[in-house]
Amino acid sequence: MEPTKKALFESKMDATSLQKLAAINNDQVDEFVAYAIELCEPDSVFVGDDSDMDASYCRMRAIDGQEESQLATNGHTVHFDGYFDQARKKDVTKYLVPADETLDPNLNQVEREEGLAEIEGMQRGAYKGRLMYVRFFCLGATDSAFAIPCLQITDSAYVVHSEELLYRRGYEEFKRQSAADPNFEFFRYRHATGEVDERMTSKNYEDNRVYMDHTRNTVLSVNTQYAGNTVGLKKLSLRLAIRKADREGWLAEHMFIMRCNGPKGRETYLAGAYPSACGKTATAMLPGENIVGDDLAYFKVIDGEFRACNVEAGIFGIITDVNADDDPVIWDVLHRPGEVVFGNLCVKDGKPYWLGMSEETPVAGANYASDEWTEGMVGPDGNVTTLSHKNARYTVQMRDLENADPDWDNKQGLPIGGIIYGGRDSDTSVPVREAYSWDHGVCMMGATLESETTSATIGQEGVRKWNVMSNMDFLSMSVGRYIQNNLDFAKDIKRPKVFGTNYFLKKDGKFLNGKLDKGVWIKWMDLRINGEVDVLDAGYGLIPKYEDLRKLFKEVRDEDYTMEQYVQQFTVNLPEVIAKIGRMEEIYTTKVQDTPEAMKAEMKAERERLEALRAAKGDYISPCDL
Ligand code: SPV
Ligand code: MN
Repeated sequence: MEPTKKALFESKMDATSLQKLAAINNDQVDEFVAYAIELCEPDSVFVGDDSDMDASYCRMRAIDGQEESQLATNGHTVHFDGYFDQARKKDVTKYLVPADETLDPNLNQVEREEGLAEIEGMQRGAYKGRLMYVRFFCLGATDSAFAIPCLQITDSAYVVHSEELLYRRGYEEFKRQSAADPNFEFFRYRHATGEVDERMTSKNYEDNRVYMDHTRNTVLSVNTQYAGNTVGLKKLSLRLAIRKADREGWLAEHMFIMRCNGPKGRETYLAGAYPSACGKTATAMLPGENIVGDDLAYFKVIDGEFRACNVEAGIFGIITDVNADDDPVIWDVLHRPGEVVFGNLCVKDGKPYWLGMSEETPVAGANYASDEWTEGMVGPDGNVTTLSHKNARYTVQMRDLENADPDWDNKQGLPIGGIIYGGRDSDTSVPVREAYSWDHGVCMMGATLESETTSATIGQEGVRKWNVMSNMDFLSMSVGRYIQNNLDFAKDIKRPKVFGTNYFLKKDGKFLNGKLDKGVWIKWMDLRINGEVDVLDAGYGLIPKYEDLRKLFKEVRDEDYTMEQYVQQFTVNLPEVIAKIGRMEEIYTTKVQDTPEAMKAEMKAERERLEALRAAKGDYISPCDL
């Protein structure tokens, strides 16, 4: 090691930290650590390895430093983010683009030197009086084809504690990869909390920045604590991973992975992309099935098979509406001793409370808005505050979930039988349909994914938001290129079947499906993947036959599914379905500059099929008339 770096490290680290860093023995790592020390000027530096002791140390620091408070149940803590820091902030999330490079104009971006100067200016001296954490984690299973080592630097013990719960430990992975190749690729993150207020929350939220230096696999963030902006391995890494996948010919997706348990012990793995409020976690957590992961998946071809790995090792889930009846597994984890970090809900007498928990809740307590919150209190933005924030969260580990698939950490990944794109609309798509082909599914289910706003979201109700593969917020290249990568992936092997779901069809203002009907659609997918049931052609995909659903509703839900229900749910709503194609044609000719030819062809073919169907049979076609 260069003498100047050695001296710098010796001035900030104790012997144990020095030894841990030295054992990684990598110039790239040393360089990133040294730069952070010089820029952010911490009082001291802690380097962690894969030991339980280092994990406990960071957890304890989060509590001692009041970033988290202990709750009555053993192992449970609560963390609050600032009032204005309750979610990812898209307007301040930008790519740093070198002067000689161009990035898709639809992506939020800033010239690299200019952006670096701005964020480094904000991070300069930001660790003064604080401890700097240097922690190593791994995206995907360690020592596997999926593994991406990650180096997190932060002054927040909450951030590294969250990563401890959500990801695999990666110190040994760094040692292994560094020994094999000193120039090995890893992702790196430097986060600075910035000035804090009396609640230990980032004070200068208006100077919150999240800047992606994709040319160096680095993400920098400042003046924020919300995990989506600070926990490097979550959404910051997804943007870097999409580019790495593009370079290397695999896919990084915003998807859950689950195991559907079919007849006679058959196991079928499914992956699903759903925009928020479209039923993603509820599907991954269906009773009787097993969860592998609820947010991020990497797809690779391994030994000629389409396989997926859960990028994470835990869940950062929305707690709103989690209740004992609908979510028994999560409810149980959130109520028994064990490590849980709650975020941005309400605490009273050491107990956590949240919106939609279906229990009596207090009218005063400490919450995301104030240490002395009372019902009806008006927040600093003039809005009436609620018991908990709508985006309040819980962080738990996979290993604490009783429905976790025992194979969730498989180094070879898991074979994927089906991919689901889950949208939300009240009047257009049938609850479940199967694509004619991979291309049809990628284009007409994934690339056309839409989610309708509800009265619970800010703004107008019923507005349809386009969200390509539910990955729109994280695309680090043009939409067309990303879709083309999906079209090209695994083209020489058997690919999964593709399905589209919509759990939210309504008639006269009422939902046409029960909350757990999704369990039936999942079982039907398993039967289709295994070639055990036939289908009807609805012109925009293949739909179930009545007798198969009647049987499944009896088996899965113990319900008598009537012909009337079937007809209501599976009628082909041609005016609405064709109107959706119109919206997509508009988007893919105006907003997207590089629409793949296959996408254009799929949209054209679907329009022609549906217009022919309309000419022959009218606007609304009962499945019995197909
Ligand atoms: C999401 O919003 O998709 C999440 C939470 O999974 S966040 O960390 O904000 O990305
Ligand atoms: Mn997500």
